[in-house]
Amino acid sequence: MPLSIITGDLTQVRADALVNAANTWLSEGGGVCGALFQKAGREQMRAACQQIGRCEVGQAVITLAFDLPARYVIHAVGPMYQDGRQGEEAQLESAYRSALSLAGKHGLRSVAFPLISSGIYGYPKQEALAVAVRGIRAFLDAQEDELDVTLVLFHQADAQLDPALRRRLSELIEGAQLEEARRLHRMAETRRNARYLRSLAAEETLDSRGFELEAPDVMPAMLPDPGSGLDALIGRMDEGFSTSLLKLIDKKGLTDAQVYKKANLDRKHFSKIRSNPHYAPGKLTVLALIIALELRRDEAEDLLSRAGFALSPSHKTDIIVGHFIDQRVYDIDTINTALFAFDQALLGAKV
Ligand code: AR6
Repeated sequence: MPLSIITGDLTQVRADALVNAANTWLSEGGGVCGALFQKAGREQMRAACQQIGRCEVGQAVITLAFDLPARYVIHAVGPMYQDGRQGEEAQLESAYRSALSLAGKHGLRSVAFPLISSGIYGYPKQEALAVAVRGIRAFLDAQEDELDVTLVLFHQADAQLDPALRRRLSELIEGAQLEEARRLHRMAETRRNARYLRSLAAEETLDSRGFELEAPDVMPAMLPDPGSGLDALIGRMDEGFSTSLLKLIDKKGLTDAQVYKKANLDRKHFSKIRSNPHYAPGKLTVLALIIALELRRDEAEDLLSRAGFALSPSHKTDIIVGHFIDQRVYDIDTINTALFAFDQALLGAKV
């Protein structure tokens, strides 16, 4: 049941249905509505909308998509924003839900939305995004059938984060970049010193006539001990990612459906992981599962290592996800919205 957030032009997105941010008269307007009408073919879209006639705020109706790269257009009417105290939030959430239930009734597998009401209708972007994500997630959580939903933001900057959160994450990222720069500087210095020492040593290994002296033997005590520690390590490696994951799911008393929904993964992908003990997941999938299982940092590190990954202290995605793990915030949409705002790939989502 993945929810993806992307930046782009909705009229270019491939999905079973594209959602129009419509008005109650279903007439051709500006914004995304104008773009959809134009690309669908104005006359045919106008005629289809006129035949339906009207749609109330918070509701949705469906027409064919004509020349658009989709089967249908779902026209959802969001509220005009006044001051946020006129029931706008409930109406906006209802517009998303109505559009999604229409998609369900028509057996559609994929739907792409614009950020309804956040343009000409004036809904503040940050709140419009939060309502959109909440409304879509509530619908997907209650749904048995697979439905891929994509939220298409026209501009990257439309994903406005809470300013305090943005500041905190920026500080963490800048701190990590500074630390990384210091580390590289230290490494360069160590290398320079090592080169200098090697050049001194080279002088010492030459005899008075410039011939090389014999190198000293390596002491046996310096060789690694192949003893019991190795057995323990190999034993640990045997319990691969998939086995560990299934044990954790049992330990937490969760159902598979709870896990893949909370991880923003689609059911088929999750079944593959479940049924193949040697499955090699991507890092974003492992992170998504860590969030779904609400693991602590040490548990997260352990599960990542079983798939051959680690939480890097200098990688943006890892810093952001690590921050939420430390704060014990395990809402995948909150995390994905932050990742999107920092231009990082999302957890679980297909895109
Ligand atoms: N692709 C994706 N998003 C877009 C596109 C596009 N091609 N074009 C605009 N947006 P709006 P509303 C974004 O104004 O606020 C119409 O006249 C835009 O940046 O299209 O619900 C209707 O007929 C904004 O974030 O819709 C109604 O009368 C979001 O889409 C009225 O406007 C919605 O902006 C509806 O106003």
